[in-house]
Amino acid sequence: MFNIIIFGPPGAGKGTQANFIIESYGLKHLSTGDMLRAARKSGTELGNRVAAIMDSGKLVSDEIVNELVEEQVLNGGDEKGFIFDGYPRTVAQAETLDAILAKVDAPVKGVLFLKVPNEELIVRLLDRAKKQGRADDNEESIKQRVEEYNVKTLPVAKYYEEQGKVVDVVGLGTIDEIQGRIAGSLNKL
Ligand code: B4P
Repeated sequence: MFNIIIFGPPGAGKGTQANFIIESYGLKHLSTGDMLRAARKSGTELGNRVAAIMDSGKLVSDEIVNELVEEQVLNGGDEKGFIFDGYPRTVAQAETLDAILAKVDAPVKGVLFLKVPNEELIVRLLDRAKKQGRADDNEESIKQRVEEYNVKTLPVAKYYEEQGKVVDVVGLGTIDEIQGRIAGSLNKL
């Protein structure tokens, strides 16, 4: 199994680039953000519990997202591999992911770290707010998401750097240019 993490701050282009990786490499997309939004939309008890947390820009509890991911990986069937998008977002989640993948004997192969300056992130997310109307794309929530990222999520990069698995990708430029860089990095893994 070829398991990849796409990592970066909110608005870095993780979801955008994950779509290209799924198509080109036949991996299964596992986006905790999408899974949580789907739970909200279908009005499940879990969805109702996480809605306010997501809208405020805070992270949902490790327990909830770890459970969602474990269920998908262990019941995934015959996948070629997964692209984890928006997960892990804390070191505790990264440790859990390693433990889940140990059960299927298929560790994380590499972490693509999309690097985008803060000013650009804000522009992208406010632009998405206009186009898609996502409840957490407002100035207050974006500030909170960047803060959560800096405090809780950045240490995840260090965790995987210590395992020698992080590949930096410049996340500025057109979507196609970034795809080209990602393809180059993936071919080296
Ligand atoms: P996510 O859905 O993961 O939201 P995100 O960080 O905003 O990333 P996304 O993938 O949507 O954006 P992208 O960078 O592709 O999480 C939402 C919330 O769910 C979290 O705040 C949290 O509450 C909860 N959550 C999810 N996972 C969790 C976890 N593991 N633990 C705890 N809580 C969790 O793109 C952003 C915008 O930029 C798009 O509009 C795109 O079109 C644009 N864009 C992309 N590439 C571009 C480029 N090259 N140039 C210009 N624009 C570009």
